[in-house]
Amino acid sequence: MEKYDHKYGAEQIQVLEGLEAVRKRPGMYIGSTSVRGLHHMVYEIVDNCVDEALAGYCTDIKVVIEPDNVISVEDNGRGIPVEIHPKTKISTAETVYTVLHAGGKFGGDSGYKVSGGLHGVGASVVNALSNWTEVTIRRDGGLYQMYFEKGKTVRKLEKIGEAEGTGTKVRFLADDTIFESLEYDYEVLEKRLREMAFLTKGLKISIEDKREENPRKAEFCYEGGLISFVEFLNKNKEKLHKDPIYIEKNGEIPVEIAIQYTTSYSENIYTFVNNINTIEGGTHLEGFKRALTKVFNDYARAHNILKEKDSNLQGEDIREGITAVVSVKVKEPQFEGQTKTKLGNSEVTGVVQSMVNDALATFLEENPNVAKAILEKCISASRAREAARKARELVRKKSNLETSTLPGKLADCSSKNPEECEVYIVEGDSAGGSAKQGRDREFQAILLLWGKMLNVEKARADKIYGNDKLNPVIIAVGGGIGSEFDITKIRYGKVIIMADADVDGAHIRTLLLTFFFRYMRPLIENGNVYLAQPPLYKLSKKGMEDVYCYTDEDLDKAFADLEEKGIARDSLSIQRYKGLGEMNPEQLWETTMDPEKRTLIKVTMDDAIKADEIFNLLMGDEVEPRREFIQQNAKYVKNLDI
Ligand code: 1YM
Repeated sequence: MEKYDHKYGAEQIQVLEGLEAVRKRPGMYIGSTSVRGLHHMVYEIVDNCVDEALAGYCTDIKVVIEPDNVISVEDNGRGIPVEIHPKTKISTAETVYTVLHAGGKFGGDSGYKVSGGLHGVGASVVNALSNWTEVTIRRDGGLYQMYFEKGKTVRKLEKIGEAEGTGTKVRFLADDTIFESLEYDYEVLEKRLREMAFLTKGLKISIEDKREENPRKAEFCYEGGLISFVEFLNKNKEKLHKDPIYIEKNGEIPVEIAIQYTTSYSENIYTFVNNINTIEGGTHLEGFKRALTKVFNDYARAHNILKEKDSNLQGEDIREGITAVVSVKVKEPQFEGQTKTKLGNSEVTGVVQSMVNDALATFLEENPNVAKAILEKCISASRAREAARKARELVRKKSNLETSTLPGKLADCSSKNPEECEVYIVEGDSAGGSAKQGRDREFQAILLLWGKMLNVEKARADKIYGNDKLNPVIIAVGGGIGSEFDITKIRYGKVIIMADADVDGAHIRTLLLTFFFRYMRPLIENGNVYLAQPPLYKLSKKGMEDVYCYTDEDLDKAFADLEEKGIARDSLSIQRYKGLGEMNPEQLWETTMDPEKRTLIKVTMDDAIKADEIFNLLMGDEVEPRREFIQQNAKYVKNLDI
């Protein structure tokens, strides 16, 4: 064995070429070289542990972010096999870490594997894209270790001692010449690991961040699986029934579903295929929705809750207030869609559909009180939908009648090219007045809000269409609303919320964001929503150009900078802006609206679960969660323009 170390056989050359290909086109193998890809490196290794758990051999996974962004993942499974692999003539463990697999499994046989990682396939990719990788295995009473640099074997697998128990530990440092950044986001990893724990009943997963002085850590283990997941998602909501409805069937295509209705008006269905979040849905979601619609309609007819003259409840009526998680395991999943997160396998629709049909129908028969509570809600949703349709038609007629009459509170811009146009949504007459005068009329429109905004979280669609505060926003944006929203029709490429930097401003911002989130979600998803950032302070002195500061840190920095230039702090006059209204049109233009100078914050939406949770929390009656949100909100925004 040892004497062949320096020689490369045909197999080894293929290996090196394989991993070289990974390093040449990392995006093809890990998705991207942004932080997203970086986090995927961790998931690939964790997936191997989860596979081992699914096979029934592993109960415990530990993930540590070590100082310097080294990742350590350890499990208590069987340990990767150490014996020589008949085909590669090197240890199986080294094979797993150096041979790029097309997919499918190899090595020992432990039956059916369905996790996203496809059984060790990702390990060689992680190895290729790491500065170094260290693998330690406990197996057959021995402690084994091997070490790689940029995918190349530096130390082959060797026995370095004795060991009790079995398991695998992998430590790696991602390659900073490949990834844009090596800074892991603790919360991103935590969220994904919690999700993995929900999806694998009874599996214990812990994470610890040792980069900071006070290490953050968390441990997840849910005996309830998806039931716990749904309870977690609903923790701040009022439930229509105490226990989630649970459906599980382990056939050729295993399906697991948990459902719980709440009094909220939104629909939250999360779907997974082989533990991968299928954000774009697909055939499993389709089957679930069809069954839901059919079962509730059938039940309502059979129990005379829907009378002969009544028309059927529609899918959206039945999904109002639902929280559900649908998890399926598919042997050869086909992923489609823009982000490859839409399940394409057509056979899955029927399997999910017939299973939910049977199980849910039985459940409703056995739990008439739950059935009644849900159906009452569905029926009022259906009435609200009908009312909303009428209200919408009214709005449509009105806006047709007065085609050119955009809302009176809108000072439109002259350009009609949405790509260059922007609308500032401003509250208060004085701020609005300054904005109107200060703007560049060519491409900047101003929409004035007044009075108390409607909290859409506490109102149904029918209230929203007729609402005199929201209507101007709907008409100005121009893309419609709800399921009819059409992003290609929007009149402005940038919808900018401009509110004061105080609590009231934060409240308006939140109300508007909630509205966009619930009723114009593509607008956020497409990156059209922005927050303006007005300054907090102005420093001035005769003969010196005014200096604007946007945060308290800015202010400290400005003092220091000016002092360096020989301008003493006490020679400056400091104005603290309490509101936008205090700025004159020129100042507002210069500090907050001039594309050359302003700071805009783009609102992003890559985390629907979190956003839903926050909006729900926030729009409740408690004050403290709201305050927390305003701090949390910073995480969902990215600095733009500057
Ligand atoms: C921290 C990462 O990789 N655990 C892990 C991997 C494997 C096994 C156990 C395992 C699988 C099998 C048999 C089998 C892998 N083995 C292979 C291969 N943790 C981590 N734990 N014995 C052990 O599937 O038959 C690939 S991954 F291919 F060598 F079997």
